[in-house]
This record gives sequence, C-alpha cells and structure tokens, in this order.
Amino acid sequence: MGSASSSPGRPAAAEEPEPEVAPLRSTVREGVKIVIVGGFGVGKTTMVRSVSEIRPLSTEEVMTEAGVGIDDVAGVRGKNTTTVAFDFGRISLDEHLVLYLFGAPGQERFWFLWDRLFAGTLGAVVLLDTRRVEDSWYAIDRLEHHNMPFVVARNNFGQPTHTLEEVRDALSLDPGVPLVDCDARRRESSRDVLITLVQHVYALSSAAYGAMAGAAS
Ligand SMILES: Nc1nc2c(ncn2[C@@H]2O[C@H](COP(=O)(O)OP(=O)(O)O)[C@@H](O)[C@H]2O)c(=O)[nH]1
Ligand SMILES: [Mg+2]
Repeated sequence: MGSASSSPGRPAAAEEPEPEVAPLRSTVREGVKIVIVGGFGVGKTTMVRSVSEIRPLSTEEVMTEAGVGIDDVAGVRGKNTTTVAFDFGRISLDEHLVLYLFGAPGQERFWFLWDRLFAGTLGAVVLLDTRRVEDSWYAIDRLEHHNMPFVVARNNFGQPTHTLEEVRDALSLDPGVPLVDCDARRRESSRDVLITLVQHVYALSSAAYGAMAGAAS
C-alpha cells in the first residue's frame, strides 16, 4: 500500500460517470449515518460512489509491494487499489435530512476504528462476495457484537452462482437479517440496498417500541 495520504475524489473505476457536485443545503437539520462494511475488494468504494450525490471522498491508494502479505488479493482480479481509511458519500433525503455514507475497511487490522465509527450509526450494510464469504464473517461478527442493525447484500460478481438461501446457510445468518442481491456499480441497486436497511431498522424499532408499550400496559 502507498502512503496514507487521502486523495479526495479520486475515481475508483474510470468508466463510472462522475456524480454531480451538490452543495449541502442550508436547510439541513439532521444527519443520519450508514456504514458499508465487508471484505477487501467486495465493492464498498464502488457502492459509495454509485449512490453518493457528491463526488465521494475516497482514500484509495495504489497497492504496492508494501501491501503484499497484508491485503489478501486472492480472487480479486484486476483490483490494484486498496482503501486505507474510509469512503465518504452523501445523499440528501429531503430538505432537512441528509444521509452520510461511510465505506469502512473490513480488514481485521482496522477494527480499532470500528467502535468510534459505529457511534451514532443507524445501521450497516455488509457487502458480500460469494467467492470470499469468509471475509464477511468478521464484519457480521463485529456487528452482532456491537448490537448494530444490519443487512447483508451479495454484490453479484457472477460466478459461482448460489441461491440466497445457500448464502444464508453458508453465513449461518439469523432469519431476521435481510439478505439481498445487488450490483454495487448500479445506483438504483445500491439505493435499494439502503432502502432495505432503513426498512429493517424501522421494523426493529417498531417491534422494540411495541414490546415496551406492551410491557407498560
Ligand atoms: N463485476 C463486478 N465488479 C464489481 C462490482 N462491484 C465492484 N466491482 C469491481 O470490483 C473491484 C473492487 O471494488 P472496490 O469498490 O474497490 O472494493 P472495496 O475494496 O470493497 O472498496 C473494482 O474493480 C470494482 O470496479 C460488481 O457488482 N460486479
Ligand atoms: Mg475501497
């Protein structure tokens, strides 16, 4: 990996169109944070780029020999950058509410950052590459440990093909955790993943509220 200096706005994939730059509205009163986590090369930077309304801040660095033995590149063909810190993007939901997206490195050596990252976070998306399912086990484990609502999104790279039921079994995923397919390169697909997360968080909080109301009556 190269130096840890950030490169704001450096595109992760040259073929992607640049998102328009939209200044943050002065009417914004509240921000909501969502974190996208997963193994190396699973598509976190791609997802933040595809849905962000601003040119995302990214800290992609060209991998050099310094990353050999640290970042596991097996099965990640054509990837020659790695994220040394975070991706950051933004979506305005309405004139008052803005969604902040953080793409967080899933590599084990960055876990010391997670506690702070999860403070004030609405929920998380675990991105999954079925060629490297084990990379996402760590993220799922940490999210369960933090009691953080999350959904799992299989970023579909094509082969090998598995049904979502097979993926759920392989992950031993709780039946209550939503599992969906996505193509992180497509804006609508990434947006649908975020909607799934928000709906899941809403369902969890409604259930918790219902239980509290039931206990109080
Ligand atoms: N075929 C395919 N390639 C993808 C998809 N999502 C990301 N990629 C590519 O996979 C590589 C790794 O993605 P990246 O976002 O850098 O992974 P990160 O390490 O999780 O941030 C990049 O070259 C992306 O262009 C996808 O859904 N399908
Ligand atoms: Mg990245």
